[in-house]
Amino acid sequence: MKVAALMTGVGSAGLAGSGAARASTVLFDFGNNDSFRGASVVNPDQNGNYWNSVRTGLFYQNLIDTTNTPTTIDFGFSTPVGTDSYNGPAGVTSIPPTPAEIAATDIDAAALGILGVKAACFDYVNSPGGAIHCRFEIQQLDPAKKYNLTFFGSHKYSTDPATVYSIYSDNTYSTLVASGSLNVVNPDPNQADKHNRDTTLTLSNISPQTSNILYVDFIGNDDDTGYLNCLALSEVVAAQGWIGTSGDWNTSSNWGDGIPNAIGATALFAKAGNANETVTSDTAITVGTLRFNSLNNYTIAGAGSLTMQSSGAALIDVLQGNQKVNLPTTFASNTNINVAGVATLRMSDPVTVNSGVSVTQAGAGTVSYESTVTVLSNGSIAFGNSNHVAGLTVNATATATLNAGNNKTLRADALSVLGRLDLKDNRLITPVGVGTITGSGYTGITGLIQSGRSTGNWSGNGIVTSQSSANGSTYTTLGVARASEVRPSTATATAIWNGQTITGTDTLVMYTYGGDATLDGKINVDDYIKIDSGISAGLTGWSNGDFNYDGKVNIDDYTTVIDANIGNQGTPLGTTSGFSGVTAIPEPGTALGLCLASAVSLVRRRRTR
Ligand SMILES: [Ca+2]
Ligand SMILES: [Ca+2]
Ligand SMILES: [Ca+2]
Ligand SMILES: [Ca+2]
Repeated sequence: MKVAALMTGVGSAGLAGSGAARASTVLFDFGNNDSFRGASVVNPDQNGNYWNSVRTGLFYQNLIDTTNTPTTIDFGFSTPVGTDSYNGPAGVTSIPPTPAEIAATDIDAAALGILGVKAACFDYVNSPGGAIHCRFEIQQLDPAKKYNLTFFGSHKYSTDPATVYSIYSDNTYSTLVASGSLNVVNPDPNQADKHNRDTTLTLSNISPQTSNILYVDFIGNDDDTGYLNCLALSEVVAAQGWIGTSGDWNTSSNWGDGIPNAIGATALFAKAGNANETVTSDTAITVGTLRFNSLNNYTIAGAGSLTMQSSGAALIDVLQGNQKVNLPTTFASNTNINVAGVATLRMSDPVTVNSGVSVTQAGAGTVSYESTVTVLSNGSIAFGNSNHVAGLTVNATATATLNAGNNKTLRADALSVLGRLDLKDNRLITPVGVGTITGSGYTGITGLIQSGRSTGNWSGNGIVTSQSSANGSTYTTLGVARASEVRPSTATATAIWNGQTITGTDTLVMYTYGGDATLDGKINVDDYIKIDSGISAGLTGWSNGDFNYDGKVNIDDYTTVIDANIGNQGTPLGTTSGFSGVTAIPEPGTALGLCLASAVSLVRRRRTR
């Protein structure tokens, strides 16, 4: 064995490192094109990885990781060291080694894994013998991380059958941190070529020591020569987020990186799998980000509660799976709820939006509020899809909005609106009464629309639409009816409206053309029958013809609303899908209405003159 070079190499570390210490894995090939009988790995290797092929006598800065991305990591020897390839896994080699010699490197590439690359394995550095250790430093590591070091040493005729690799705490090499031994000679005496061809040694979970450095030492196990052919330095990636199966949120062993329970904390559910798991908390928990990125379906349940709170904005991010929050939830910071198109989120317990807090929704997926939703003063919530809530309470100065588009329905089994409920171009179904007239003021749902519509600009409190074509115009507006008034068959039975099963006592609200008394999205003879009947019987309410919500059915409702719109109306409103997976069912009676059109038209002219 020839020792070609004895040099030292550690210089003063260049501390102006670039980039973050983000290397996932850094590969060291001891022996490069400039070293004695060495050769560099041609990057990338057959596995697509990039190497740092190094020689002795130099201090290397900003080593690349396997993806060819520079890191902050620096490297250099601090003792004399030899370099060669003779009688390594390639056997006899030349100066410089020939391609055929490198190709003759005898290793079990699969067994060596990421290190199983011939140009990295065939050459080596070695301690010089005579009880002299070889030492090097790997500098500028991330003190917040731990690392695994995987060593490959191999030689055919080593006097010491094994090499001992050790990590020390500092450059005095007095305090051992970790150590291990690797047979560099094949221990099987029947092996003809007695070199290690398939075994590595890994020292695991090593934290950087003094000055964020790993102090590495190797020597033969009998204090003679030790060998090191190549080395992998890998960041240990701590498991993040929920790692338990069903279990308690507040048990630390269920989380890879600690229990998330603080303002701004992140709770991550990103475990592989396709199971149903229930995570319980019987106490109040607070997070800033709740992220599901798993095909596991999680239910967050228990006797406790969840608060979404962050110094900035909070986030519920559902990237995969069908996820369920079954804890009473308070939004204490502005929060966006993002649900990807392949995912769903159910908020199955009461939700409170705190004063001044805004809750918005993004993504093509569905958020289903299944319990009560309460919006406190100056707070707001936007529903991005149809919902059926047990109750909606919109306090004074608060706002709830059903985002425009897709003919949505908000179904509220209980409803209290002191602030504003903006239906945009959608619908509302509620058992809260349609209301009656007292003087010129309506009670019930009609009263909420009357107050919300204000002078026609929808600036009041109550139930409103902020659609531009309804602002200051009666071309479009919100219509309202007791279900039995517009679907007479529902008085004692059920019917379908926008895909929803309704009963006669339900109150229906719909964004539609001014004059659409029957809430079918269009103006035709049916609507004239309603207003004609309404005016002759002295009735009130939208479905009887009070299209301008002034408390009476009179000529104004003809001239400024239904007559003005019947010739100008566009395609029927509200005919696209409502609740997902349900298509609207066309109503009967249209053909009959068309037959009666001329007769009704006569009635109308008589009454309007
Ligand atoms: Ca090498
Ligand atoms: Ca090499
Ligand atoms: Ca109609
Ligand atoms: Ca009127």
